[in-house]
Amino acid sequence: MSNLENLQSQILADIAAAADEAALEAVRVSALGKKGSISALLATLGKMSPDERKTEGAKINLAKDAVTQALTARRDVLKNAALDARLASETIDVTLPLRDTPADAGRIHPLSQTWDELTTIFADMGFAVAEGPDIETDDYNFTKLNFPEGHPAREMHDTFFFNPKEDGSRLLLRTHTSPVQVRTMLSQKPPIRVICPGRTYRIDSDATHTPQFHQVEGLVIDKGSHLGHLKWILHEFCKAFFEVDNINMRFRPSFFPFTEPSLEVDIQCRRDKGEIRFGEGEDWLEILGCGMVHPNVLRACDIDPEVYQGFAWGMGIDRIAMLKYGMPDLRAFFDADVRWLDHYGFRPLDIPTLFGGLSA
Ligand code: 2NL
Repeated sequence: MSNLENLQSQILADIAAAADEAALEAVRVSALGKKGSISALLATLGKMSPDERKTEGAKINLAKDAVTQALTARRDVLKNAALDARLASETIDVTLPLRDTPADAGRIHPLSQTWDELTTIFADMGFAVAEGPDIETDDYNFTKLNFPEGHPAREMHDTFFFNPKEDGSRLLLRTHTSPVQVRTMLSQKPPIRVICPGRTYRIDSDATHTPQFHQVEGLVIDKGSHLGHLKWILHEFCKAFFEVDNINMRFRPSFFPFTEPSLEVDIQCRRDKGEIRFGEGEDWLEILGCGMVHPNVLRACDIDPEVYQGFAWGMGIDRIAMLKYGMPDLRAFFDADVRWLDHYGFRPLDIPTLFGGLSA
């Protein structure tokens, strides 16, 4: 066998043995690269006689073609093999069940759920949601709400006061959300329809009271508003919130400085074996307070009581959450115990809607 034939079969053997594209490229460079073995042979042609160059040139070029073809064929094989290996290693079984994401494990706190349910129900009736600061003035929390200076009703609220300022005035943590309604009346013209959910603070702590709790109050101011409207709103609210078609309500006379007349509302229920059912039974459960806005409050908020009348109500969000979801101790709300949250919490994507169900 001639040298050229030897070289060619050696190169073809190297091509066949190349295990991947990098090895194949190394073979190509060693044969056809600038300093490759076949390139070196082609470089010898210049020194040959024209006849010799013709025969030798043809032979070398045949060998070069054979090597080039073998390289191309082997490259295709290796490329396909590499692709097959990659497809095999990256296979995804789309029939496998999904892993739990953090969103599946997390739970919505029953208080947040109750808050969302409330706002959904009142928003559906056309109420806007208003919010205000937790730190309030004595004026907005008490004076404008018809609590006279030095009146014992101020003490009823067990208020957290800040240290007095130099002028003697003192800020406080709001004891109810009513100052938000005061701010609404001072900044908007009637008709007004708002609900004010928010954090509230009183010095009080036992199984059903925490120093920080939550209230939602509602306020309607218009020319012809009356107690009949209020009763309808509260009745519709209770049916939607407790998710029962018939609810019996009882209105009892009461006292709040900011309403006249003032009423407390009970709903009928049956209690047995630690469970409460609404719309049946012989027991009564207090759920909220309400009344017609006192003319002094309207005047203090720049609304003429000779032209406008209003009604308002207030309830504890924590309390109605405990009633609806059967949670006996309010303090657990603030313990951040994942086992409690796992038991009483709600799935993040089960957003309460009136058409899909509030707490389905
Ligand atoms: C209760 C009772 C109530 C109001 C809140 C109110 C607000 C303004 C004017 C008049 Cl600005 N009234 N709010 C009225 C009646 C009762 O709350 O027991 N809440 C837990």
